[in-house]
Amino acid sequence: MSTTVAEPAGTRRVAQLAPGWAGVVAAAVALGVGELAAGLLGAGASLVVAVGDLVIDFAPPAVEDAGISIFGTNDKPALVVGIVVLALLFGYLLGRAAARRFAVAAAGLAAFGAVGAGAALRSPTMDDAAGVVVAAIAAAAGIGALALLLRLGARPVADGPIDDPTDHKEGASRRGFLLASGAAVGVAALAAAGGRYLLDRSRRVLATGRADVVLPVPGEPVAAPGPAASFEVEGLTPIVVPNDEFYRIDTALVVPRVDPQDWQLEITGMVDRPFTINFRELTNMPMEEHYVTLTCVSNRVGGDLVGNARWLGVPLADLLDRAGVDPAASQIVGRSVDGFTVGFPTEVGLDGRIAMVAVGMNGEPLPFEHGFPARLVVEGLYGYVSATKWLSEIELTTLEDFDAYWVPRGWAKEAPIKTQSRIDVPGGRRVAAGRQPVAGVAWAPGRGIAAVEVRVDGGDWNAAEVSDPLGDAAWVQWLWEWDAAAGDHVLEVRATDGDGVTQTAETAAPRPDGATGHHTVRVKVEEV
Ligand SMILES: Nc1nc2c(c(=O)[nH]1)N[C@H]1C(S)=C(S)[C@@H](COP(=O)(O)O)O[C@H]1N2
Ligand SMILES: [Mo]
Repeated sequence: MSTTVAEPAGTRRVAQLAPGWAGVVAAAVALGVGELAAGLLGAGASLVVAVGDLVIDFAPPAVEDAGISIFGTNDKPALVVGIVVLALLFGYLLGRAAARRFAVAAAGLAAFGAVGAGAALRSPTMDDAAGVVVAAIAAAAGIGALALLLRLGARPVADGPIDDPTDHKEGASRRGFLLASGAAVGVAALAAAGGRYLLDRSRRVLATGRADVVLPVPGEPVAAPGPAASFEVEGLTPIVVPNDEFYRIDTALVVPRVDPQDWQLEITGMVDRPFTINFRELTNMPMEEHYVTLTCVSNRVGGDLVGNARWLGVPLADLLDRAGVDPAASQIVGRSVDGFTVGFPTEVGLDGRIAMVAVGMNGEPLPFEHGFPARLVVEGLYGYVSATKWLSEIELTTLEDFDAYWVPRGWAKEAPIKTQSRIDVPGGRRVAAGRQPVAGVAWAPGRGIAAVEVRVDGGDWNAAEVSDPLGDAAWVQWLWEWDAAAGDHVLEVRATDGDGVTQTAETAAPRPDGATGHHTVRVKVEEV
């Protein structure tokens, strides 16, 4: 006797899919309840984010690069979505397994929780104890939801004969199952939303902490850029990039929000007098202010991972003097609250170039995205070897004893910024024939820019006008008036630094120590 004979064709399929679906719903409940628990316990971050941090940390460089090139600056949201989707798929498999042996699925969900707990312990943003509790609660909620849903009718039809084929039990239980799983999805979504709200609220409280910061005054404030410091050309990048337009690069899935009241900077390692300094003490030290151009080693020729800002901070040398650096310490390591590290030769940090623990950016406390409450800024070094955001420790060690974050991932141990220039205008592919401004920026932090030249279609180089520099550490703008004739043309730019060295035309990829080559753009000049 078979019960399936009497049933509509679709029923069997529903019954077969049900355990997998129950698993998906259970995974959703685990994730949602996990968010809520994280919010209620003030865990600082969600489990999904903690797992994301773990993925970023362990991803092989090729995967990390692929992620960035496929998703661009959206690589972080994409990672979170990916983790959620994977968790739901995993739930599906567990649901199928549960139909045969519930213990297997329960163990799977417990393992799921264990991964979450491990990620929480490693996560820079998640509180350890709260994170483990959150993971346990999430796993328990998932197991409970799965058990409940399976009891409500997710058992496959083949589980056992039904005594009376005309009985409506099967249908009723299916309805019960659908209702229960719908309700569970609703609960999961509400819990997730509630958790997100609570986590965001705690971050908003910290935003107030930043808003309350009163920046100290530098000994010698830098002058505001005069009229000759920039050109008025539409589409040209501003000489000082506003904070909210400044490029952002970091491994942080969620931007750390550090409470300045709790923040401390430790100066440790090979020093005579290690010490710890809090935010008030740091900002009471003599301050200096400089324009410094920061750029990312990943910036391609013509790319926009570069910006210039006015930084306010304490000279690194002053902090190191106070600690007394061991002459054998050949490397300065900057460590972040999120575990990220940079490292550069001690002599570079002390050779007189601008090197500071910055607290201000363009007259404001550092934005959270750019390292509040304090970060390193070192003139002439790519960000990944120098510019630790959310700085928590400066450790003196040797070059042999420690490799910073990106070094084992295939990037150079030492990375001075290469001279580069970029064409911003014309930005579009088409321009009208006649006089056209060609303009952009050029940088060689530490050396300054002596000249910028432009040529059309590989012809003779033409000297561009260069803006009055805001110092050797800052980029300049350049401008050249082009008498554009109709047709297709290629514009090309090159810069010469303050040492008289002209930027190489030879192309090199960003890895391992920065891209080289001339920026070129193609334009179609149209008769009007
Ligand atoms: N804590 C932390 N600091 C960091 C990074 C990071 O991933 N984490 N990335 C570095 C890199 S690669 C660059 S290019 C600069 C970018 O600084 P910005 O985001 O303020 O432009 O920050 C540096 N400081
Ligand atoms: Mo970078």
